[in-house]
Amino acid sequence: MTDLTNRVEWRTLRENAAALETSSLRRLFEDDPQRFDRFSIAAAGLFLDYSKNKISAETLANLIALARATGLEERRNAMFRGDAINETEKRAVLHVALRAGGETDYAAEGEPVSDDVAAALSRMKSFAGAVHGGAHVGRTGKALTTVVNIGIGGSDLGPLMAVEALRPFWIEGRRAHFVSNVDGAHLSDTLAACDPETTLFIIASKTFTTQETLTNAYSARDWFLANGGAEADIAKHFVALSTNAEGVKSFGIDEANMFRFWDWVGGRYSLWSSIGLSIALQVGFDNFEKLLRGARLMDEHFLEAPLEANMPALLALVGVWNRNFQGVAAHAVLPYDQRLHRLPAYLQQADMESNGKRVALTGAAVAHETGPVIFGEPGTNGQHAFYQLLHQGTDIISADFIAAANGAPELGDHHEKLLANFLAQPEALMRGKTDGEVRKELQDTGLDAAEIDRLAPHKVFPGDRPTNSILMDRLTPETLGALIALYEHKIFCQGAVWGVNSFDQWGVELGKALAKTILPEIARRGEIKPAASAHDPSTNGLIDRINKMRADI
Ligand code: G6Q
Repeated sequence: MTDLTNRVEWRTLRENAAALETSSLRRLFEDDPQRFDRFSIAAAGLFLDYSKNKISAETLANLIALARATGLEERRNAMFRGDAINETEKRAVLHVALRAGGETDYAAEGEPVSDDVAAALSRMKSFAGAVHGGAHVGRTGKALTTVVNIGIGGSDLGPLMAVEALRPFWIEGRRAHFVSNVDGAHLSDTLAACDPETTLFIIASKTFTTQETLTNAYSARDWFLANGGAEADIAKHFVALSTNAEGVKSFGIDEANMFRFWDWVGGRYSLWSSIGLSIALQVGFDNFEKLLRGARLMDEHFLEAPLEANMPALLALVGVWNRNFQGVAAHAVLPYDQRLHRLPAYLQQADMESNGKRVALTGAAVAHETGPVIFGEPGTNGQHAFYQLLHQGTDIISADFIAAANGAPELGDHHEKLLANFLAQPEALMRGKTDGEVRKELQDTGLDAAEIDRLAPHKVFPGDRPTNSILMDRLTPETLGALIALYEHKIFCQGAVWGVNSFDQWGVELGKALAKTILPEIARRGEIKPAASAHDPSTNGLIDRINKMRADI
């Protein structure tokens, strides 16, 4: 495999970057009145404006050439075909099959999967119907109105984000909680608000071996049994979402209460599978299907549109440009939508776990930067917190601004104000404010020359900060589905260009293994432990200090 940075397309892009260095986004807009039309695209109910990135038509053509040269289209087709493109785990990557709606038949490494998907969805549908309709009730005959989803990482972040996003679609009287952290405070605080007679626990774990999830699941079961439940009632109050039937059985959940999925569904790509049961229970199965449909529209677009008019590919390629040719190491996700407040956390996992890699598929170290740091908060809150650094910090940070043109509810003029901010920030980041503009403003306030000299440098905004704006009519299950799929495919495209495996996550293993070694060295409260000696002096010292604090009760 050719080193990416030695490719002719890469070298041309470097030249493009050098040529654009003396220009500015302001200038690019002045020079080309068509820039907005040229660098924007609509698909699957979403609109993307990427014109506020420092690219020219030539750059974009070269980025597309790079994508073609690195085999992005072939890799995309291989993913949809069900090839084992997750090479280090020897697995197909077929989350697209979960939302095909029976319209396309998929096969994972040649094995048809669509019937299994349809059967799993139909089980979810009848279970949600039974819980909603009262055919499946709790041990005392009361309706199960509260759901506690116990899972972590991919078995938590997606459903939690989607349930929060779809609040206007919640079924009245129903409430879903999510417990992920092994910190007992998370489970205890959640259970404090739950009635054991009306609570359904969903144990969501692909592997059913995850320490945090099993610990929380056992404690939830203890709580249930300590609060009037009997072993025989567990079937009414506990279900499992997993690929591991044995693990589920040994926990004590009957196979009849297990909702399956498959190893070709990656954890962080699994909200479309049985892992989405909490979403279906909270917003109804119809709305869950609409979420799948929205994602399917984006899948079809991604598969069929040429790269020149392909929203996920274009979003990915401007990201590659910013990361590799503009020195951007961090990317902010800024939804101007309170209900999308968990989207940054969700995308942190989706992106950083997928593309935070330092070796290529070949095993060789890459010679270029890969995934950026992802962070974010909803607008307008972030504006009053970290935007200072976006506008005037020493690092250039790119950002996605996301908003719906129509809010729910439209309360007074809140939504107009939200939208005004959604538009103002990218404009400010792009335009900046020159020294001349600042001085003129200060003169107009009547300040003397010395004071203007003193203040002006602090009030200058360099501008030229790259942003994308993603707009939708309103946030619905369909547009949410399309938005998530847009990001999934963006991440896929970047991984394909960078030549990394976006579907494994070996980087999470080392710390997990060390935690297992350290666990027996942590004192129970009041226990006296011998001095730790198995680790480096820092870790030993910290263990001793913790153990001393736990002994002194
Ligand atoms: C996601 C990761 C990871 C995983 C969690 C939970 O892609 O693999 O976040 O989802 O570690 O794993 P289980 O679902 O197996 O408990």
